[in-house]
Amino acid sequence: MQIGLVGLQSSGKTLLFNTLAKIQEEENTYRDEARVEVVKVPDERLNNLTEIFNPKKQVNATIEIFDIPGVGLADDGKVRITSAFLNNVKNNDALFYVIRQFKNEAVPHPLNRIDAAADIEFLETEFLFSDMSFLENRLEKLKKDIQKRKDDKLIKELAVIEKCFEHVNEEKPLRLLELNDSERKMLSGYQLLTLKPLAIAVNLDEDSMKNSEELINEIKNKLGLAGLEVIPFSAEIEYELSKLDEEDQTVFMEEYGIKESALTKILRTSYKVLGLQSFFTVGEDETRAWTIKKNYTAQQAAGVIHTDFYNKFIRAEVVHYDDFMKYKSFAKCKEAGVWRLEGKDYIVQDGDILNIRHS
Ligand SMILES: Nc1nc2c(ncn2[C@@H]2O[C@H](COP(=O)(O)OP(=O)(O)OP(=O)(O)O)[C@@H](O)[C@H]2O)c(=O)[nH]1
Ligand SMILES: [Mg+2]
Repeated sequence: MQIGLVGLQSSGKTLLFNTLAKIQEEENTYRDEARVEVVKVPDERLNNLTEIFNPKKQVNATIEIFDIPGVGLADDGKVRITSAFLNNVKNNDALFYVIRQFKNEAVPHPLNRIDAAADIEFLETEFLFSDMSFLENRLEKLKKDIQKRKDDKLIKELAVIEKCFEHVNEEKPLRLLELNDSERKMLSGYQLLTLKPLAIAVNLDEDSMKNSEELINEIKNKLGLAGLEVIPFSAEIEYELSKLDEEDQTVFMEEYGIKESALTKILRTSYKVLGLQSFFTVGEDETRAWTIKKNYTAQQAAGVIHTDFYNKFIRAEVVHYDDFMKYKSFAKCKEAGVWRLEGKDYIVQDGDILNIRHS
């Protein structure tokens, strides 16, 4: 699963990316190329399990982060979306807009403004246009093809594309359009930009962090983003934080009124918008978090560990993390009746600890 950091130039994407990926760059040397890094998803629950089982290693779930060079001035002095940029954006399972709201005289904004709402709108409009023009072309092509050959599959697709086209023509992103599974499947190959799951991180001035909630609500109300995750953060603060040890981090965060590191919040939100969740396996060798989609069955989850576990699945031993933490041993969980044996169709819950029995 890959998340793309998307925005205008100098919004703090690379600073955030480097902090997420724990890349220490030399001061003020920023590379401008697209980069992907695998990043650990922090999970307090997994840390607690490791403390109890004391295994040889802990393996966190991971997610891929893609740092995309931002939209900037073209040779003609205008801010323009390029096809290279769009291709980079298409190449993700979900998007994280990184939007500038920090002032910094030394770092010019390509449109000479500090206005997060306007920048979000800029990106949304460009992506809407991109989808619109794609859908229009596809529509014409389908109509032509159907004239030549009445194909059921094409006729079905035409209906879906028409539905999408009407929707974006009303300037609404496709993520707000209700689509059933088969419609989604039909569209899945097209990499429509406004259909991708989206969250937004607004990069604030350090001294704006204290009233960040107000600022974010203002932006949300202005743009009607009620259903979207919009996270306030400061790329500078996160970068400084990442250089400190744990104790100093706590002091530093209190100073700025930060309850949770934005990095953690951003990674957890990525998980959420992608419809992902974790289950755990524990033992002497390792404690591990595994990533699955919501509504995965026990057998599907077993298949994520190993294809053999899928094919030879018998049953899953299940205790939920919350129950486990009350008793702290499987034997006590059994006595208390919270340890269960589940069949292949059991729907795995976020935080389940599983042990797969297989032949
Ligand atoms: N004051 C301040 N400066 C920041 C902040 N975030 C980033 N900057 C500075 O802005 C400049 C650009 O940041 P980058 O992270 O390279 O921006 P980017 O979004 O990757 O830009 P492109 O790759 O060109 O699209 C750097 O000099 C950063 O130090 C912030 O929160 N506060
Ligand atoms: Mg960059």
